[in-house]
Amino acid sequence: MATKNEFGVEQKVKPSKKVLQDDSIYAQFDTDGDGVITDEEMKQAEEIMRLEQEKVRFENEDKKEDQIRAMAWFALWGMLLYPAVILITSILGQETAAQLISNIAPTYFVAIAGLVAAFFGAQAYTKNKDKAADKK
Ligand SMILES: [Ca+2]
Repeated sequence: MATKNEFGVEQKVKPSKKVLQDDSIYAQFDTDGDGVITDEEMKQAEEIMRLEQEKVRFENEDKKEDQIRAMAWFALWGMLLYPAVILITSILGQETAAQLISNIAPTYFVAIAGLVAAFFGAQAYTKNKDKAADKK
C-alpha cells in the first residue's frame, strides 16, 4: 500500500491491523472466531501442539516396548520348546535332525540368554532413568 503525502512523496502506509492471508493455516488458532488471534490463543495452540507431540512420543514408546516384550517371550518359548523339538525329531526317527539340533543348542542357548539378559538389563536401566528423571 502506498500513498502520496502533502509533498507528493510516495509513502508506504502500514495497515493499522495485522491481517492473516486468506486461507491461512494459522486461522485455526482463532478459537473463539472473532477474527483476532490473541497472545492467549497463540499460547493455547502451542500448548495443544506440545501435548499432541508428547502423546505421539508416548504411543511410539509403548509400541516399542510391546515389540520388545513379544520378542523376549518368543525367545523364552523357543528356549523352553527346544528340548521338546529334539525329543520330537528323535521320536519321529529323524536322528540326523535331532543330532543337528542338539549340535546347535549351545550356540542357540547362549544367544537367547544374551538376548533375554539384554532385555531385562534395558528394563532395569530405563526404570532407573525414569526414577532419576522423577527426582529432578
Ligand atoms: Ca480470537
